[in-house]
Amino acid sequence: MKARFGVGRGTALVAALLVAVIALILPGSAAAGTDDGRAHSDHWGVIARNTIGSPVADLRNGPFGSYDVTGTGARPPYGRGSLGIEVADSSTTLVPPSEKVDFGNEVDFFGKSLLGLRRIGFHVFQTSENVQYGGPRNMPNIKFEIDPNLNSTDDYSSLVWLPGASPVTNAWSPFLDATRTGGWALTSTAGPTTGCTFATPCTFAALKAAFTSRNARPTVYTVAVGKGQDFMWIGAVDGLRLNDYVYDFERDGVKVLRAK
Ligand SMILES: [Ca+2]
Ligand SMILES: [Ca+2]
Repeated sequence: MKARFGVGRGTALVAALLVAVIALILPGSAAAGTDDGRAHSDHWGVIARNTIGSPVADLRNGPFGSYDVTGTGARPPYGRGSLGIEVADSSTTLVPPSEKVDFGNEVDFFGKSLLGLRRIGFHVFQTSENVQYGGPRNMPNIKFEIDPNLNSTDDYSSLVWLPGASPVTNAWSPFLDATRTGGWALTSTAGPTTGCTFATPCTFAALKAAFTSRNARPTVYTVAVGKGQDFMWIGAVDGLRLNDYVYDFERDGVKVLRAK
C-alpha cells in the first residue's frame, strides 16, 4: 500500500512537472511568427518611458456599438476584442498638461530595417465626441522609435503616422492604409533633415525616399500604437498590420495572424 501510494505520487509528480515544462516552452515556440518567426504576446504592453499621466490602454472585449450600428462596423475587425485607449487633455502638471500612451513592443522589432516596411495600417473605433474634442483628424497613431542613421550622431527619432479622418464615427472603421493615407512625421533633427515634420508630414513613399535619397538605413527600436500628447481621445484600435502579419488585440493578449 505504501509502495503503491509512493509510485502513484511519483508518477503524478512527473506528469505535473511535464505539464509545467510544456507550458513554459509552448508560448514562445508554438505561437505564430512575426517576420523572424517569433511572436510573444507578453512583449506587448504599455511602454512606460513614453506614457504620461494615467491614461488607459486596455485589452478589452468589443466595442460592439454604437447602439444603433449593425454589420461589420458593429464589431472589432478581428476576434471579439480590441485595445481600448483613453487619454485626457489636461490632467498633469506638465507642459503641455495632456496625457499620452504608447502600447507597443520593445523587443520583437528591435534592429529591423525601417525601409523593409511594405504594408502598415490599422482599424479604429472613432467617436463623434472625439471629433468634437479635436476635429476629424483627432485620431490615434502608429509610432516607431527609430535610429534614423541620417548622420553619424543621429541615434533617435520617433516616427509617427497621423491618420486621415475616419470615414465613419461611432463604429469600426475599415482598414486605414498608412501607405496611402494620412501623413508621416519625424521628431528630433530627423524631422527637419528629411522635411517630414508635424507641420509638413510626408506620404509613406516620400518618407522612404527621404531616407534612400540620403543613403540612410534607419533601424527600428520599438513599434507602438498610441495617442497624445494633444487632444482628449477615447476609443479603440484593432488589427494593426505590419507587412505580412496582423496584430489582433484581444482581452487575453495580442495575437499574431498571417495576413490574407
Ligand atoms: Ca481583436
Ligand atoms: Ca545612428
